[in-house]
Amino acid sequence: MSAGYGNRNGEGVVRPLAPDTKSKALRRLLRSPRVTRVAGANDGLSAVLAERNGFDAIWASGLGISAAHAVPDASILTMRELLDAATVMDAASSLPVIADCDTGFGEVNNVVRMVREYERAGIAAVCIEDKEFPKRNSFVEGHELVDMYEFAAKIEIATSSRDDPDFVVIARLESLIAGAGSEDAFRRACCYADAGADAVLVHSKQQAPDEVLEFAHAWHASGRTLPLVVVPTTYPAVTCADLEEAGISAVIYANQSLRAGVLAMDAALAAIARAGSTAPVEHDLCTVKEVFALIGMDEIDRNEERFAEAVQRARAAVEEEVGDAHHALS
Ligand code: SPV
Ligand code: MG
Repeated sequence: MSAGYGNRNGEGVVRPLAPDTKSKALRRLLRSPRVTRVAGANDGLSAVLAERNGFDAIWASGLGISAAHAVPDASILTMRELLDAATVMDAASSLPVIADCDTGFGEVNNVVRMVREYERAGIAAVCIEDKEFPKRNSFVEGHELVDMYEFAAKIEIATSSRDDPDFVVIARLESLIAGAGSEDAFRRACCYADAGADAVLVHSKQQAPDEVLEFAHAWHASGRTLPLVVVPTTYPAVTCADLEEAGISAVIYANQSLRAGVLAMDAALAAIARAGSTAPVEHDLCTVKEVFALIGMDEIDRNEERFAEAVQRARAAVEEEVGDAHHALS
């Protein structure tokens, strides 16, 4: 978790920011020449696996968290449910968490509360998209974009509502998803950048990266330096090297671990149901010990040993002191 921040209203004790908060770390990653690799997660365990496999940051995926609740990714979950899930991921890993905040949970006052609550929880970044509430996942049909200037104003209010100047606000463009075209995407990106967004996520559902790479080319050619973020769900062949060459700052692998998990769980359960025993799947499963390692079971023993030693020390100290006093008194 990030260090605590000063009181929003300047009242009470204001603690200085720690030198290396997760938001600062994320900001540095986004500005580095290397593409930042972000893994989608939906709970603490998937966050741990992302970190273990060398990713730079975690995407608290709206789709992933919705799937974990077995509800549609369509603005069904509340902000609190998404925030609780992101907080679990943040606690489970030392990586910065970028929270998928859909459309910002409503109007401008909802956005202000969202920034305060996510920042207070130690989340490094929020990402909001320029679609109407309630929104649907980008890979189903039927998207309504909001007015570009109203969304830009939401971004401006979001950035001015943070206490931590490093807390990252990402503006997500859905023009290419909604079929509004690349000109609309470019105009909106400029508008959101001018409103103070810290990065622009340009989403696409094409099977090839062309429109995203063209967007990046036009962005840089216009002299813009604000970091670009992409989500290559539908164009999986694009490599980090391709993205780096195009000057894209971050890539979000939003749902691959979720989909891998669904496939593996479903296959194992089907095989067990068929066989009436778990024997056929045992070789496809990780061991219980491996699960223990991921969730830090060894720490339990270490803490209990430390506790026993501390009890021992406390007893010895008091007995020595009482023994000395007894000697002095007698
Ligand atoms: C999510 O992970 O919830 C996203 C990314 O918004 S995507 O599903 O690819 O649109
Ligand atoms: Mg989402």
